[in-house]
Amino acid sequence: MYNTFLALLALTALPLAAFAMAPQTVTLVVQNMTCQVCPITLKKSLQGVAGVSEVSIDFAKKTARVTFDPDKAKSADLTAATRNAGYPSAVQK
Ligand SMILES: [Cu+2]
Repeated sequence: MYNTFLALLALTALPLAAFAMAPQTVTLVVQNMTCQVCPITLKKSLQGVAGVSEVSIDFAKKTARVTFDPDKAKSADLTAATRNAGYPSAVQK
């Protein structure tokens, strides 16, 4: 049992060590998403941030899941982009 745990730990920890520039994913809680067009506008604003590779919007939950290169973008760049598009957001804890 313990050995299995160690093997799993090695499997999950190695990729992180090997790729120092691993993409980071954050979930943003977004305000002002009131209609079906909002997620499209919001998605475009996030895709416009350098380093962002993946954006997925959950209209029902009012969240945006964003994957980005932490060397090129910071979560503050993401929230700034959504704010500029009219959707203030904050990183979900
Ligand atoms: Cu809208």
